[in-house]
Amino acid sequence: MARYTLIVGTRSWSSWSLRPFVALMAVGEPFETVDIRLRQTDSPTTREQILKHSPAGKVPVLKIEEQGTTQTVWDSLAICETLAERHPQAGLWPVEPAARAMARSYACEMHSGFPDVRDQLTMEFARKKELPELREDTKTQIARILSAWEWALAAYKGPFLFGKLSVADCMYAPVVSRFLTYGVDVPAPVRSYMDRMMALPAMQEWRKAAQAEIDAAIV
Ligand SMILES: N[C@@H](CCC(=O)N[C@@H](CS)C(=O)NCC(=O)O)C(=O)O
Repeated sequence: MARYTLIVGTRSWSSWSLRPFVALMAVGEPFETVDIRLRQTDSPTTREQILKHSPAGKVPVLKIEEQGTTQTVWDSLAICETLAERHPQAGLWPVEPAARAMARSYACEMHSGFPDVRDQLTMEFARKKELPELREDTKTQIARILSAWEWALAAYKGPFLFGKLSVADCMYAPVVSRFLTYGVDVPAPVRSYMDRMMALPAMQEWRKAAQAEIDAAIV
């Protein structure tokens, strides 16, 4: 059996790290987590620490140890894809091809988009914050996310975007947290979806770790 190690950044802030964490928890295989504190400028800096695990110098990173070899996978979407491929029984992509193509579109739209949402609503996983004065682009991006969620929830009948939890939900998990942190106004079906996401064991565990960072005053 493979041994998995997921290298993640500061839980409160590392939205990219949260995505494969949700996917790995959904797979159900045991794994270890290595936490690297972001924004460390004293030696060893964050970058120096990450470079010990991945040449890309970014978290998340997944290490897969099996049959005497270690494979390194970086980038949140690449990790989710790898897990989906290695564990088809986890159903991380919908079985039906049209639904799978749509779920992939959702995941990739999130991965490469919404820069203003990321910039103005930074992830603070276990905190509540005041909604800042939103730029027009941010409002447009929030509206797009909400309409995409509403459409998928209606089309695939929940409980998650494409029925069963998929990579699309993993990719949007940080946005769920951001909308809750800043109290973004959302329609009722979306709010229920967000509550279901937050109730996932992965999100609960991440919240505990993020709260521990606040309690230790490291964020
Ligand atoms: N596209 C990458 C982005 C990863 C990324 O930007 N990670 C940030 C933390 S959330 C990072 O490692 N920053 C390095 C640093 O702060 O030095 C992914 O999806 O994994």
